[in-house]
Amino acid sequence: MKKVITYGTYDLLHEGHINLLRRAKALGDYLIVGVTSDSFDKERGKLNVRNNVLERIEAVKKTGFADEIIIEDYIGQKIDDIQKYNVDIFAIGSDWEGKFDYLNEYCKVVYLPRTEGISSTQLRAESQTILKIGIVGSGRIAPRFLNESQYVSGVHVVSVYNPNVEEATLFATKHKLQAYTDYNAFLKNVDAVYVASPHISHYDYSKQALLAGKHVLCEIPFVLKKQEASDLYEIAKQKNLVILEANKTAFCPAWNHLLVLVKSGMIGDVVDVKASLSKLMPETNLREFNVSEAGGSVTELAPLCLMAIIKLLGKNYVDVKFYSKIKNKVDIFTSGHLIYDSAVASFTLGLGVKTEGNLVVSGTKGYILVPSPWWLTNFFEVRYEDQNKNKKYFYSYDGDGLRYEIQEFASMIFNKRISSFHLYRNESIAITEIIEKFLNKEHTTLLK
Ligand code: C2G
Repeated sequence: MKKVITYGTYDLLHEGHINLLRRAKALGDYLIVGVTSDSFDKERGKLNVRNNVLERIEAVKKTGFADEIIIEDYIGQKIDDIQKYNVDIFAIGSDWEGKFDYLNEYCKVVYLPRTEGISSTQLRAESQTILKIGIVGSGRIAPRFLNESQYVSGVHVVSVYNPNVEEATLFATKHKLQAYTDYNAFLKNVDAVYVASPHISHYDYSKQALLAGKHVLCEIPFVLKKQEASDLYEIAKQKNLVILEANKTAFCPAWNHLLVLVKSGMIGDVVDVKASLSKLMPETNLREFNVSEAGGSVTELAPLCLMAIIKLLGKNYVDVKFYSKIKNKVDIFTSGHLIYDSAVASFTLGLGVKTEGNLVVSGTKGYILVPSPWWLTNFFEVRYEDQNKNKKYFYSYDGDGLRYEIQEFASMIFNKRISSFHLYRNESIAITEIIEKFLNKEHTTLLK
């Protein structure tokens, strides 16, 4: 039996892919198709893939040419696969001419004619109505968002809203955007908004945007009350709109790989998660230190740590406790503890205290260490009692990392998907619930 293998992303599966698969199948008796994983595509610079890996596998399956479908997840896998599956022929489109000659050492390499005049890139461009985004608030994160959005195709930031006319104009002029001080007028001219205004205004701005039929990407802390989070998700669901909490680490390729490794049992059962985050700031008149603007370590820093804990241990904690140091009515330090039936988790947050910002996930077989700054996950190590088994994982973390959440936001809108596995709606609600408990001073002990 002659075995053939071919690889691809197969995004928006088209005639070119079908021809390629037909020709590849005709080369032998058994065709194995390697479909690239979402993280592998991101790693090799394909950031704009529309269909997720499951949708792409389904599309390849439907062609009827594949006898077996595998997932391609790392550089060098082709050599492994060829040997593992005893492959006779490696086939790929002629756009790769010469690039895979090195595989001749393991099997025959065939470059098949590429179908001219059609490509996923072209289909993406044609089908793409540009998503016009308006930024709500022109504070510190707004320019970073603007910069990162340039790496996501189909997304165009067109305007900025700020009730303060000077600030709105200054930002708009600098970045060549349209400035608005009237929120309704601002909403009329966008498809989606990025809410980057002060914490206490997130709910109102997000709600008004949804009611006006606009998709919402909302900065952290998403909102400050569980009921508000539930309301927003409910409105969005009823109106078939996307609302996504911009909890940036949740969308990073390395973080997602870490989760998959943990879920597949690589460190056994997780019994302890420790996440820390501190940002020592000069105490000025910044909103971080202003109680009337919901300042403090928890509102400022907890969402990322809580995301990690909830993604790893779930939302069914049985108890939560906070220990805080307060200055001018704002927590400059909080140590939080979540108790689960079979595990515990803790997070250390500081705006007036400095600590090591790492993440440690301890399990019955080993542990994972993500060194500081863990929320920009680009490296982690899986460690065991027997150090020879330790494994290091490296990733690129491009730019500010905001591009991954923008990419997911755009992909949800383009694919009409209102939920994201990176951060499910009920996980986001659970994060808000914990923050609300703290703000209500429930389960909280004050340190002198
Ligand atoms: N293809 C084609 N004609 C087109 C477009 C694509 O024959 N008009 C072929 C490509 O040459 C490739 C396959 O269809 O053999 C899948 O193409 P993509 O989905 O673009 O995947 P690609 O990025 O080429 O991945 O490990 C992944 C592989 O290296 C190739």
